[in-house]
Amino acid sequence: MGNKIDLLTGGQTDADDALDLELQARSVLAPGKEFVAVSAARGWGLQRLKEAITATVGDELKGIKVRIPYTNATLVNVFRQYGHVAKQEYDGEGTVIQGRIPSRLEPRFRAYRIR
Ligand SMILES: Nc1nc2c(ncn2[C@@H]2O[C@H](COP(=O)(O)OP(=O)(O)OP(=O)(O)O)[C@@H](O)[C@H]2O)c(=O)[nH]1
Ligand SMILES: [Mg+2]
Repeated sequence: MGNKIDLLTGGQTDADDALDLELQARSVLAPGKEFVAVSAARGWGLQRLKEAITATVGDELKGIKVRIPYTNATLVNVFRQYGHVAKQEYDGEGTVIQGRIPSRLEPRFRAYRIR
């Protein structure tokens, strides 16, 4: 990310300057990588930055139901810390949790999914 990118535009105030700089910087500084030119002062690139963060972190929530064995209490804590627990019960095999987790964490719960 390029911070305060307006300082590189020589006082011009066109939002297209940010996009120009972004495309130049991407080819020069970070070929093949994400680069977003941002100016909080001008409001440039903020939406693109938000989209890039969301795409990278993949933080949309996913509904899930899992039975986590009592031997894996750590995973119960991960659910509670990063997700939203709607319902939690205990049965003979483990902790049954229904709720939502960031989709990037789904692989860690996959073996224990019941829905
Ligand atoms: N030209 C310009 N100045 C900015 C911009 N954003 C913040 N500043 C100024 O930069 C100074 C630092 O403020 P912040 O950006 O809030 O501080 P920071 O995020 O902790 O630190 P840095 O961004 O690394 O400087 C302040 O004087 C702000 O007014 C911007 O987009 N363009
Ligand atoms: Mg800043």
